[in-house]
Amino acid sequence: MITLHHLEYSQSFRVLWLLEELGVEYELKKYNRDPVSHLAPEEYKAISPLGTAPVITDGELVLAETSAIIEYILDLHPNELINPNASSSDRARHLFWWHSAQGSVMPLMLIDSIFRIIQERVPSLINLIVRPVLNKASKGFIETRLVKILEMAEKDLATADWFGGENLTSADILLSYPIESASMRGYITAEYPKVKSWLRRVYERPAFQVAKEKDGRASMAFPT
Ligand SMILES: N[C@@H](CCC(=O)N[C@@H](CS)C(=O)NCC(=O)O)C(=O)O
Repeated sequence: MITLHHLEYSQSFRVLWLLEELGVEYELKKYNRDPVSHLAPEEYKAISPLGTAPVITDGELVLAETSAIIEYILDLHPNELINPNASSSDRARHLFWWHSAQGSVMPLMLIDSIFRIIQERVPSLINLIVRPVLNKASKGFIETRLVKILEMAEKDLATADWFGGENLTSADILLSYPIESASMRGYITAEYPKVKSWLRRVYERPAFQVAKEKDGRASMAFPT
């Protein structure tokens, strides 16, 4: 049986949600973040080959990287709705959004996080110089790319409810983390009503709610 080593409030939430959607048996081991650094604790880093969350174990196997874990779980528990196969008309759409989650949206949110952390940590005098530089870089790079992705999301979500097409797929599960982050940072404005409705549908999924409960974030408000 798979054991998910779950670091609270982290990308391993997506694996937790997938396991709940599939309704398969798994063991959950929860770890709190270090209260000062907010990073994974030493006992977690000792298990994870990259020192990052998520990580799963299955017998002797130790596997890190969200997308590898998701593919591994879907190989063990095939599900044509969550993972449309090559004969499905939704396959290409599913693949596009699946890869854009890890290849485009997550990196943009990571750069955004780094820019925010720098501004929080440098002394205010230095921030007078740093902030305008980072804001310009953010507008020119992060926003330009994010807008393109969100515009495409609006078009696709106008034709079917999920990024994966007719059904919620692992593309939706992968995108949930960076899109929720983008929403909390104010990037999902009123110009993107379909993306907002998609996020609401995600929150309404019973499996998502169970995963939130297990993660400990069940009381968190819907991101605006
Ligand atoms: N590309 C990796 C990224 C993993 C990652 O950065 N995870 C964060 C959690 S959101 C983490 O482990 N942070 C704690 C730390 O670095 O100590 C994946 O998708 O698994």
